[in-house]
Amino acid sequence: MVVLFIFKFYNEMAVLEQFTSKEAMALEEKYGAQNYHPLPVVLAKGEGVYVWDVEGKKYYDFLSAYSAVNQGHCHPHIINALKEQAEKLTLTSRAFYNDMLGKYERFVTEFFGFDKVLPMNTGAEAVETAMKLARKWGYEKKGVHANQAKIIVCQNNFHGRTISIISASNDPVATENFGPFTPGIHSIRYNDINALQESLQDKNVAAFMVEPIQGEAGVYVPDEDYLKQAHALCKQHNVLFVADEVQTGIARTGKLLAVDHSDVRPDILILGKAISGGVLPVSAVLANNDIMEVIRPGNHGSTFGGNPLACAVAMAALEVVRDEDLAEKAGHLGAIFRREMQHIADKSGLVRLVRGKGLLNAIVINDTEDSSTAWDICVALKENGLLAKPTHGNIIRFAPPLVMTEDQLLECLSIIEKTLADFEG
Ligand code: IF1
Repeated sequence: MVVLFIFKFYNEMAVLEQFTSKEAMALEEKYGAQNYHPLPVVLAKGEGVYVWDVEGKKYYDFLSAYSAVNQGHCHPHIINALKEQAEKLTLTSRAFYNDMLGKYERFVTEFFGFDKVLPMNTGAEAVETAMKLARKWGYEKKGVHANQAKIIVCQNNFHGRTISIISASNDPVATENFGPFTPGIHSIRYNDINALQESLQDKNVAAFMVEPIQGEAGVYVPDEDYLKQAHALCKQHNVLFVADEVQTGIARTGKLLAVDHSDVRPDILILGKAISGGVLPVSAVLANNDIMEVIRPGNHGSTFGGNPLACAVAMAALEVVRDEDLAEKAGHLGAIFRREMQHIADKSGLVRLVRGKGLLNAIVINDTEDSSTAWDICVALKENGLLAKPTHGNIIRFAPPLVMTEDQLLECLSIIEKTLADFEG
């Protein structure tokens, strides 16, 4: 009894303990697997475009949790939906129906214009789902030879972390010593329409899976007509065009979907991240009936996929995107950002290139890939009240929440300008 009491007391203390940033970082270092190398800032609160560290210092968030928090941190409309639903019903499993799933399925399919949705949780799960769906469609609808289905992917892709997904990766850090890998995945050059044409000669190809803009590769935007031509080639060869819009989707690039810039309708659409506004892990695979109908009871699933809490949150998160015109906003603010950033770049020897679409942008730093310059700039930006993260050595990604005002954006640009100037001087 006494032992139990002490144990309970000790546990409650642990929850109430207040840590300094230094202490919090030390805890992660000691007790957490070291699969990340975060910027040295410990966040404790978020609201809209801002986050605060445990010492109370305020920052502009220029990562948005890798574009999951497009709607801004703790958006009241989404958090209200979360609270209301959390008090009613959170999880039933798919062994039973629940009163939210059908409502959500109708909402999300109408929102994106597909017949059907398959709900999952993380982006990687949705990518896996799309790969399984494409293979099954290949065997049952296209007539691909048994166990010979191929999925074409692009070099320098990022689709997630599972074994099958990293089987599509050519990043040594992500793949080394994780083999053996899943067969049936063939990688071609991104933004190379001839390479795609050649790969589609193989009758066993079921799908071409592509990011409309390569995020992890450093916000690499393909040529204007690439996606349109790729889609046409897929159609011509009876190959599914699968768009991974986990990062680019849901208003980030200035349209609801990044493929909308190219007027392309994917056969399979993969969504994650911002579909919940960063509140819960929610992902989705969308397709029309002729494709989705190959999935029958028992073929695929997930304990949490389509849970009532996720359904309520996702509907609210998409309502925010629609009601606050976030796609239009991202397009407008993004144009200002690139224009002003280009002015800064022209004056600075540090920035080689500015690129992106909507509010998914990056600058390429004028230094070698293995230099620490981009990292050091991000640390300096943090000191000046703006959080961004380098990707692939010398590239810095800039992706603030889409609910930003023009004045806030201009303030952020002046923080970036000042930081770069300090850095050079
Ligand atoms: C991490 C990048 C972003 C994705 C696309 C699927 C997934 C992702 C296009 C998987 C995830 C993340 C995960 C994050 C880093 C990150 C990322 F830097 F790697 F490229 F966003 F910019 N498809 N992207 O971008 O989704 O399973 O993670 O929900 O820490 O690994 P997930």
